[in-house]
Amino acid sequence: MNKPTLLQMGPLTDAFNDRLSSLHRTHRIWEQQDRDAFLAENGAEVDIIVTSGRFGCSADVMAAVPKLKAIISFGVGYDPIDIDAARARNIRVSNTPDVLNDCVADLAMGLMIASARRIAEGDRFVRSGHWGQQPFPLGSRVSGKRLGILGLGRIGNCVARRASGFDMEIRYHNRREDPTVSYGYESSLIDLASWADYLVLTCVGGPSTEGLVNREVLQALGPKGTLINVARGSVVDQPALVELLQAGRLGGAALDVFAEEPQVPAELLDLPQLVLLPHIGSGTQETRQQMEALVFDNLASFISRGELMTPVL
Ligand code: 8YV
Repeated sequence: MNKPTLLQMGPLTDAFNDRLSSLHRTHRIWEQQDRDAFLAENGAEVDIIVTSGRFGCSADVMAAVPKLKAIISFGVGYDPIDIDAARARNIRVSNTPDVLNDCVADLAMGLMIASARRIAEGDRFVRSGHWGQQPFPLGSRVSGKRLGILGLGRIGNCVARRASGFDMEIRYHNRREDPTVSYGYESSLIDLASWADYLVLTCVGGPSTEGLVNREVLQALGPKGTLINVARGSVVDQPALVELLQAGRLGGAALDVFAEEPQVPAELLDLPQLVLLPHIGSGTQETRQQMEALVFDNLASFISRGELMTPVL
């Protein structure tokens, strides 16, 4: 492809944005006051869209870009990209898998321990001068406990390996049993939740998992159970989660992702034992650099050979 024109759906780091613009003619849609008018005027010249798991790409945007050949996305999750619309038009799509597995799994373990051992709460307790004035509540044990994993894929397996080092008993739920692993399989998510002390979500987002962790699953996890979500907020029935946590019918939650980011329900902010993070699963310098490199590798490979390095479609 000779001198393609790019459309970037949202800002990543300044270094990323500058590098993209210095390599290719790039339109920045987020800098346009009237996106629809901008697309109507310039959409016809765009060959490739660069986006992320946050900004995605809707069918409407694709429709405004008639020559579109590829959507290159930063992030492993591509749920806000309309994959059916892309498939229908034979538009290729890439993501950035694998390079973030370790850091997301590290964070899942960190969230589990932070929640069980009340790390964030303890930090606030010390800073506010309460130490020595009042007792700090006891936490719960992690080592040797039961870990349920929803979505034993690339990231889920990394969590399982780490949890094995904590002598945890591990079971998982996927749509199908994975014959290559020795962890116990639960064909029912409710049964997995009833069994588990900690339920970690590492499944994909999007329509196939929307609301999968519903009220019944959360009730099955129960007052002694803790939900850890490093997947997508859409996987959980968030109003039910809030209600059960408030009522003490779910023991705890440690959440890196929410239904409508960056909005976090006010009720959750009032529950001090919860651990709430601003979607930082892949957010280390090392991993973000590798994700960025993979975006540029996909771009270069598609432009020179018409092939993506890590295709989704
Ligand atoms: C990113 C993520 O922060 O990779 C994913 O699916 O959720 C995160 O790594 C996000 O996609 C970047 O916008």
